[in-house]
Amino acid sequence: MSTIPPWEWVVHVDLDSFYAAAEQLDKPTLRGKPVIVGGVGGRGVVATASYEARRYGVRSAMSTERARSLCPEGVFLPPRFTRYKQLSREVMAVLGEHARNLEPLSMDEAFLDLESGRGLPAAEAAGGDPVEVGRSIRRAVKERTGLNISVGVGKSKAVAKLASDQAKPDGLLVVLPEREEAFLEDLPVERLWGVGPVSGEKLTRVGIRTVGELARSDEAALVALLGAAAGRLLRQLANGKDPRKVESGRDTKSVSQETTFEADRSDRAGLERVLGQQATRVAERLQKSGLAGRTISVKLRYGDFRNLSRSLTFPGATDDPAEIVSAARRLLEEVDLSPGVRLLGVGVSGLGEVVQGVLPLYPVLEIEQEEESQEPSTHLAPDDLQQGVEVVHEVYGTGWVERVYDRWVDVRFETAESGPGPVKSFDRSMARFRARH
Ligand code: TTP
Ligand code: MG
Repeated sequence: MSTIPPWEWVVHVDLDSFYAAAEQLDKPTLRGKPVIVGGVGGRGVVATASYEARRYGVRSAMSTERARSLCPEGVFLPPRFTRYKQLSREVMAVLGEHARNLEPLSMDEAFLDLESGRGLPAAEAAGGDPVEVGRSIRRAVKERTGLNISVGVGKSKAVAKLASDQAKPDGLLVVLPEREEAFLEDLPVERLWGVGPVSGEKLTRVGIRTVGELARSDEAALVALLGAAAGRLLRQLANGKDPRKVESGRDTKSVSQETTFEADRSDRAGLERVLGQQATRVAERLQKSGLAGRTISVKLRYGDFRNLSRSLTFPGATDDPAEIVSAARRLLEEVDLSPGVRLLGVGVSGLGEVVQGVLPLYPVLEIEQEEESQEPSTHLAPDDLQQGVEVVHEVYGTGWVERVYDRWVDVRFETAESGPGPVKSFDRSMARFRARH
């Protein structure tokens, strides 16, 4: 046990290179290799890269094309959201054993209020000591999911989040109050939660590069530069003062608006207009209730009653109609409308306080998609055999599609438990595979 006082701490946890780590977990051959997960098509964007790929300069939100030129030997895979969600649920369950007050920010990231862990066996076993709780979380997540999670601890959300970032990969960092100033001093200002590339650039232009410099800057000048709410909040955060508490349950879960059409529609321009009107109405309702949300979702039901929903999550909350409309449109862009749409809707969730001026400066954090009530397909069609898809073969068991040719697919038979396995080739049109997830 350390000599750090127990209980009154904020803990921030974040999985390391989450989607890529999940792929390396399920595909042992890829462990230790550069893996890039994201859109693999022509205009695709990188969702994340394994730390091996980051050495080549590959980063989230970069075009896949650029990533391929930086890292030609990388393995590029499309995301498997269902699997990531499943892993995320297991991680959140571990966190819930260490604190009752738990605020997930995305699938791979959450704040915990350590004080709220009093009485919970795992937190009590660690004596409420933040180092021991952090170790206990890291151990349990590794044991139960196979993933690495980094942990940051501080007296506030801002410091805890910066600490977990600094602890990466696979680390634990506790920032004691007496060390806070020194810890913040030289951190690049972009690391601060809420400072995106645009505001980062604005700050750099006026000579503010580090959190320490931000802390000492003139508040009026900052407000002029970034707007009142963002300017004041960021200066406070830079001084280690974060008024935000860890907040789990919220009363209103989401605000949404949907329309059912009399006849199925596939006219993209018309549906975009409908979505625009819906998004504007949702924004108005948010503003009326003084709410703002971080997750923007588009929901769609086809004529055959298949449902599909897609969402984008940002690090800050918004109630800005233009932002909500543009996020919703962006989501719709990637949806196939050709089967005919019966219902269309847009919603904003992850509701909380309004921090205007922060969101638009920040890139998208996460894109999720969910397809519900699909036919429980027995066998995968040849077109479903895309790179990275997990398949089950009657004789060889579970594997994943490693390469796709015109006529053939190479499937590597291995799982998280099996260790690296062999490749077998199959004729696409003849192969009989079932889906795993
Ligand atoms: P992050 O936690 O930001 O990134 P990461 O877990 O991949 O890597 P690390 O935390 O070690 O720096 O995001 C979690 C997941 O969200 C990430 O694995 C993929 C997804 N994501 C996107 O889809 N688009 C993005 O722009 C970012 C940043 C993440
Ligand atoms: Mg992460």
